[in-house]
Amino acid sequence: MKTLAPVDFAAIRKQFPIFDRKIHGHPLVYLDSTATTQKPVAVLDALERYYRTYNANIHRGVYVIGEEATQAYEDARGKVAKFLNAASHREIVFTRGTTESVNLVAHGWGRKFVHQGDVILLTEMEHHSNLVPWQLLAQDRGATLRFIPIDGHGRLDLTDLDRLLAGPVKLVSLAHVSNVLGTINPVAEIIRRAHASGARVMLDAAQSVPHMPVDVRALGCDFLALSGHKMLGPTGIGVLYGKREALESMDPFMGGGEMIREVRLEGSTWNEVPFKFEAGTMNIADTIAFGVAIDYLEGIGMANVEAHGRELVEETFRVLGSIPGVTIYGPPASEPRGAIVSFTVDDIHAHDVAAALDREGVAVRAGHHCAMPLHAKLGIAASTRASFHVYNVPDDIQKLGDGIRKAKQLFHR
Ligand code: C6P
Repeated sequence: MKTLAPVDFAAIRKQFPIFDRKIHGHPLVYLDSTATTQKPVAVLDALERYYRTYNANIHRGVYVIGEEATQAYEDARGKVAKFLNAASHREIVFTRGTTESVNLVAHGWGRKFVHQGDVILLTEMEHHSNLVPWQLLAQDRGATLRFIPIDGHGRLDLTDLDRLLAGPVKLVSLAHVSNVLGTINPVAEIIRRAHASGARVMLDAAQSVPHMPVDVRALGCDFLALSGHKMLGPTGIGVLYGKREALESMDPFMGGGEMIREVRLEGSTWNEVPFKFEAGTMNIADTIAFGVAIDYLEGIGMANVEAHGRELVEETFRVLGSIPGVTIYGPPASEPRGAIVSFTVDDIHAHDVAAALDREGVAVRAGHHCAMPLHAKLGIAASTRASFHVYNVPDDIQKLGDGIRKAKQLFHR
């Protein structure tokens, strides 16, 4: 068993200024990190430092602050490459987030390599960001979509995987961790079997990379998408990881400045990867601050981040399990799970539960969490979701439990 360094998560929480706030007179209990995470002082300072002391465009100016900005931006790329254990910084493309990364592959790779009659294999638990771009591509190319089903505990049912992978399956694209069920999918096995049948694999890692060590080379995925704002970084910055040969085989998504090698009036040639995919002035400040968020997570250690999330999930199962009428979705706490717990409370609408919790200063998300087909499969219109990151402590879960009990009293009077 791996020995983890002791981490003082209560001290970590103090590095997030937002927790100084009171909501309806209560300290903020933030349980919506799956939607977006809070930001530590180090990340906020990095943003301010850039704008105050070396704000300049990148890859263009030969003056000092231009070179400093370029260096900091490219350092961030290097940090991401190391964090994911990519073979090279050239395999890291900066985007606005997971959604843009998936769309980039759907356009740049899909329009080139997916043809009439081809198949894209997804799962029933996908976020709309890893579903709708493939629906659009399938419509455009005359391709079809197939789906790996889920079982009664919200795990992928791989019984028919060989049949689903048979025929002209060009791509398998799936969530590494479900943003609703918290299921950690057996992606290593799926990648191995998909590659054996000749398909490429894309991982939607929006909910895995922020919470656990992920090694793209060990997994062997062809593409991987993530969002910086879900890993203590700013909004508006994300990553597409792609194996170099896969990225090189792709067409550009957007045309514009910096993504070209040579432009003539009749036509152009493309810059090398990853710059071929980074058209126009990029999100410099947020990229640099995202690099600082990665430093911050590495300072804690991703194994510690993962273990902390697991403890909070176990505590949530204990607390919610003691409240009659609460149904938790997804695998049991005894199985590896992401730091996400979705549930319903009797027949109280998820939005009412969330609104009652908000009165107590507890922020949770309610609704379909951008996974409508999954909720249809679960037979519910909406769920309430609590999700965690490094600034959460077990007391937050007690407050969640107290708030749910109050909501039950309120709605069952
Ligand atoms: N899920 C949630 O509350 P963007 O919006 O591009 O940063 O991430 C999209 C996305 C893609 N895949 C998964 C698995 C996700 O969880 C998300 C974002 C948030 O569940 C906002 S809808």
